[in-house]
Amino acid sequence: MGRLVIVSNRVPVPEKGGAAGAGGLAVALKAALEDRGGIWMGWSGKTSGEDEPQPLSHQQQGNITYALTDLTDTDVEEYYRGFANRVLWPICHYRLDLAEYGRKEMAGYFRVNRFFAHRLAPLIKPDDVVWVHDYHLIPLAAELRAMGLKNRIGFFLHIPWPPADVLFTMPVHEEIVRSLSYYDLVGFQTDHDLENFAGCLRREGIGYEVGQGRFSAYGRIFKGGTYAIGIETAAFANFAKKASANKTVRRARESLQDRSLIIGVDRLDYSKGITQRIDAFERFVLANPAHQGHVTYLQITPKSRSEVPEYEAMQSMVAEQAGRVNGALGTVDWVPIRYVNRSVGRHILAGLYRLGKVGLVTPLRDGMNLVAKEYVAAQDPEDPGVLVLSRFAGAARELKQALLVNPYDIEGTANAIARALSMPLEERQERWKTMIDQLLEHDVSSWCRVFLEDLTASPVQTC
Ligand code: GDG
Repeated sequence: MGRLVIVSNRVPVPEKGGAAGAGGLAVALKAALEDRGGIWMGWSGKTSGEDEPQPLSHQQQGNITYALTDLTDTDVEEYYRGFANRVLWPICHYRLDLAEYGRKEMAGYFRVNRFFAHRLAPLIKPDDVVWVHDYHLIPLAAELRAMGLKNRIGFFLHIPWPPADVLFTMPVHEEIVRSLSYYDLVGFQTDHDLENFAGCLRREGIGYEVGQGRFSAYGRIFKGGTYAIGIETAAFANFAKKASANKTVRRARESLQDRSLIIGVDRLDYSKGITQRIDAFERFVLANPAHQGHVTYLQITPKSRSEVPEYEAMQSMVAEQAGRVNGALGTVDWVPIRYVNRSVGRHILAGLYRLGKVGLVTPLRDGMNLVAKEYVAAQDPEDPGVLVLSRFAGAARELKQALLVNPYDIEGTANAIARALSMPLEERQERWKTMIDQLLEHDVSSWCRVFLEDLTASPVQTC
């Protein structure tokens, strides 16, 4: 069995002393790397000057090599902020209105992918299996193939794949679709994303399905599949139970003074539906006077991508909105919304999920949404809370016993909050049990194993 080579934009290099605070994805991929030995390559997060060579730094931890490269400021501006985050991210989240195309940024995206390929190729041995992650690195396989690499190469897209009508508004869409045909296996989060991808191939007559999940396009045959990402369910459940005793979590519980906690946790991102969610909470309070003074909505929202103007604007919009609602509805002894605009420790997060009577996860569009899964895993089986989940999150395809809502329907979401808070214990337990069983069976380790099995089983590319 060859080694595993993982490539992603950023690399979660474990701190010395273990990965206790790391997310499930990092833990699962690290376990797969430890199994076979291998390399995890990506951007160091640092920039070097335009004329300086960008060094590739290696860190060896057991049988894993972490290989990190710096990029120049221009690279980061064009590849990362420009094309990945201001074109691909909004397009894949159906936000045509926010995509900002620029020839320079598109060229930078392909240039940095070529640079990554040149950095990576000398490290790869003939029987290594390569697994590329996410929208930053779609053209990587094509670049590696151009350098003569014949290895198995798989790709997993963590975010949604949009329908043809949305994707084709992107001037460079054909290059993006063509780039995917150089992989042996292309994995999506849901059947819906896979179907959208197949639709893009069909629409312009560039490809078709040849059976057994395989596609023919641009003279190449490759496999496409659905691999819903999971979390480390059992470990996270344990973690949350223990976290209840954490000092900060205890303080949070005491500060609630018997009020019911509604919790939302999201990176500050326009895809997460935070402003619509605050509107829904406000509507819920106004429509349910009996709950006034008896609920607390805690929204934890670490800043993200603040260098992108849309994110900066959102930052003040959410803060203003939370302030306005608190001003309008709050009383001398009740603050309806607690808004935390920074990251909290993973153990605290786990304990807070467990405290939450309602988990509000209402993205406008999301590849999967791990918060929904973490919230379910963190619940007390004797007295579980209720998940209110957007039907536009990939997770809704698995977590059908959540209260599924349309996040654009403010009144509908407000009604779901009210229903969640009054749901009888027996119904809560029944719904939760079905969801936790699903999450225990399909956790992140099985996601990783199944993807790698399919990648190694897929026929070698035919050109
Ligand atoms: C992309 C796709 C897909 C959040 N706040 C804090 C914190 N978090 C952690 C959560 C969760 C993770 O961040 C967020 O994961 P999501 O899945 O919800 O969302 P994205 O970041 O957009 O992830 C998404 C995912 O990739 C995986 O494929 O599900 O659809 O968009 O784990 O717990 N963690 C800590 N403090 C915080 O304040 N420690």
